[in-house]
Amino acid sequence: MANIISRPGWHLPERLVTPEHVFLNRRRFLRQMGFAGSGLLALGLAGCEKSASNAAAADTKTAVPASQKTASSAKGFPAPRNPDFNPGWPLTAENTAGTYNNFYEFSTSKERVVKLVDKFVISPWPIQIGGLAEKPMTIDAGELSETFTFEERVYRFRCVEAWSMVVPWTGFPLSKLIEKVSPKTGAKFIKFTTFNRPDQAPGMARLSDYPWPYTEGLRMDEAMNPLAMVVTGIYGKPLPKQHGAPVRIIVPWKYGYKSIKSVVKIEFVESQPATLWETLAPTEYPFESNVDPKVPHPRWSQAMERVIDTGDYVPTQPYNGYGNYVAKLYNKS
Ligand SMILES: Nc1nc2c(c(=O)[nH]1)N[C@H]1C(S)=C(S)[C@@H](COP(=O)(O)O)O[C@H]1N2
Ligand SMILES: [Mo]
Repeated sequence: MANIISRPGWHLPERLVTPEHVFLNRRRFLRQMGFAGSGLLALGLAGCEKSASNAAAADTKTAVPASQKTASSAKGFPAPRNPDFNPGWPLTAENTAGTYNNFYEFSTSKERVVKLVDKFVISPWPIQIGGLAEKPMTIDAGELSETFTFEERVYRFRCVEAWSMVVPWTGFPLSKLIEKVSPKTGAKFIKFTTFNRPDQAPGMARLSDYPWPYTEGLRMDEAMNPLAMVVTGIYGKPLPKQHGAPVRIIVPWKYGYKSIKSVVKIEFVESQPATLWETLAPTEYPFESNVDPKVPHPRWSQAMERVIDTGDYVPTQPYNGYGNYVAKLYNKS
């Protein structure tokens, strides 16, 4: 905790971090107007401070909406906490994490997501696991606790927009699922796909030119790292819809968009899969996307981050503090 600094004046405030959709919309607009690539683009972005009030509003505590409530008697819950995984930082308040969500299938407003998930049907939820695998299978999210042993881990979580949180996830190592289906030797990458239901998720129709469904991926050695988790719960309960119910991936050493929500398909593939964010803006959201304070996003610094709910500004750590586990994956000469 000693390295927490409160709001240094020199730090780029979060209000200058343009949410991705605003940037992309402007870029499309400017391209149509013939301005793409000109200095006007940068000027326009620096003037966008819309997210300031949003960020401030997110930190005020509000009552827990019905859509955030989940059954507490669900199978596998609460799971025992694994003491090996705890950054030792104060947990983010449950209501703060649960009312400040990036889930573009529903909304580009982090505060509105939780209000738009009521029509989203999360049961039954068959997950297809296949591609280059000896033993492909389909398993319902509700049956995962019968096949895999759930545990709880407290992880740091760092969004590319320079905010972070500390939350207890429930789930199991992704490596356990991978072992179960025996990938073939030709499998070099794992690809994840989110549901595709514009009728249940209003953001999908509004962003009609996005390459839905949301996809993400990892190299196989990244996917096998013990930190990578299949997550079914948060704060000791099944995932509320806004956090990616009923099952998502958590990759804590990478920017948040790699931690794909509401997964319906997992495939083992030979070549690097296209991801939604890399397809939209390849220089801003490249496939690897490890948290790195020294590599600025093209439009803002990644040196510091705002911890949601305390509002503290803290230095961002390489690999989001998980270098002991993962640096070896990237230092092969
Ligand atoms: N399917 C899907 N997964 C997603 C996203 C999304 O829009 N759709 N947003 C990502 C981003 S940018 C972040 S920061 C995290 C947010 O997770 P949380 O709402 O549980 O904090 O989810 C990631 N996974
Ligand atoms: Mo994010």
